[in-house]
Amino acid sequence: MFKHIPSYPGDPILSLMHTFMKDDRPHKANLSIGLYYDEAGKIPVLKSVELAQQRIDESVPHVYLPMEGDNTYRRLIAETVFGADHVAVKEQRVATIHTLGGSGALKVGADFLKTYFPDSELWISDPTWENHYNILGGAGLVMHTFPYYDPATNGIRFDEMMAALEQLPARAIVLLQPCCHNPTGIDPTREQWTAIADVLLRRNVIPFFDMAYQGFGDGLDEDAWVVRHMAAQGAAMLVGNSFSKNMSLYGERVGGLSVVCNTSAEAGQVLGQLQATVRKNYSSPPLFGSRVVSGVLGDPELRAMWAAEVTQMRKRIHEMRAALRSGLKARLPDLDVEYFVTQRGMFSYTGLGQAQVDTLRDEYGVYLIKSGRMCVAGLSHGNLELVADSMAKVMQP
Ligand code: PLP
Ligand code: TYF
Repeated sequence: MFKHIPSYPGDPILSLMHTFMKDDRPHKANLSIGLYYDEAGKIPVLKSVELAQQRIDESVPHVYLPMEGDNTYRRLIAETVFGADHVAVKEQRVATIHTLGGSGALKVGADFLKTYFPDSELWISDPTWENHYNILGGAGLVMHTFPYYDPATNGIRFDEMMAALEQLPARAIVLLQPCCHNPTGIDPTREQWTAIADVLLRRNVIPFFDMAYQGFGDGLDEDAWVVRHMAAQGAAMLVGNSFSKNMSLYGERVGGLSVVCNTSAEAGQVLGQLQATVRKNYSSPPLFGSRVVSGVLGDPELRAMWAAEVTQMRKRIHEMRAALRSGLKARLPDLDVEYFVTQRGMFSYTGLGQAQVDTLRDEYGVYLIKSGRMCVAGLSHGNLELVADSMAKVMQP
């Protein structure tokens, strides 16, 4: 029956992670997958999260959540993404549901758009997270790219990007990452975001923000700036968010999808169709993670503790970026490596080619993904010398 089923080659990022784990060299560095590691090289359990978990009443039955998720969790998502005082939240124009991480938000959002905007096609940055193609394309959306990364300057091809956005037909869907762009680490400046927001509004397109790293760029509020700005301007748009990274709750599948509407009546209609989309996919979201997240965000003391922990993680990433820049500068004074500190979030496009990435892995045990993307959140003082030494060797002109 199933003979014709081809074998699955696996996800390249996850496969590389397995290769790393099997690598028995004593000195190695995993800078491939997008996970935040602490200074000890461990995936942290945040103190705020641990405390919230301890406070969960374990005698409460494990009933199904409604299709859209728990009400408190949904309200806390909207407050985290938009801010509690945001005009769109106050006017009840935002329909928010619990999704299975940021990935689930992409899937539910894409299914919703495919159903109600069947003629709309999607534009996405070149390059982008590879799984965007699987999830969004898999939901049947026709995908196009707009120019984004410029290898010559290690910056954004801003004029070309704007020119492409200027050509979009009304109701086109534009996927944007509000902060910590995966895979490049390059975000538009606030001035550039303002210009991008203007053209998106003018073209009457549908922005779909994918915010997987809120808090890892410049701050929890700062990173959501463009989302809040556009929602305040009355844009109709989608926002996916994730607590996988900023609460280190990867496996609990805690995320959200918020659809910002023009009126509260529209938001009610949209919420109903989001429920229907969830029903068709998996019926209802998982309970445990949302109880933990609500425990953190719903308690002022734990919320403040969490914000401080996010600040700590962000600062550690910045410190490691600076340390790598200095380490490379000391070894190769003529090379311009400033981009390590101007890029934001967990990732950095290093500009290294396939052969250099292969050498780093095979000869030095330093793992990047094949595009040359480095997960800087995998750097620590323990592996910095190894990484700087080996990178300097492969980057030598
Ligand atoms: N969007 C982007 C840009 C990501 O990098 C990721 C995770 O790596 C996701 C979405 C998915 O997040 P989650 O793990 O919460 O599903
Ligand atoms: O490293 C990245 O870009 C992500 C990490 O189910 C990841 O792909 C891996 C597996 C997964 C979700 C995210």
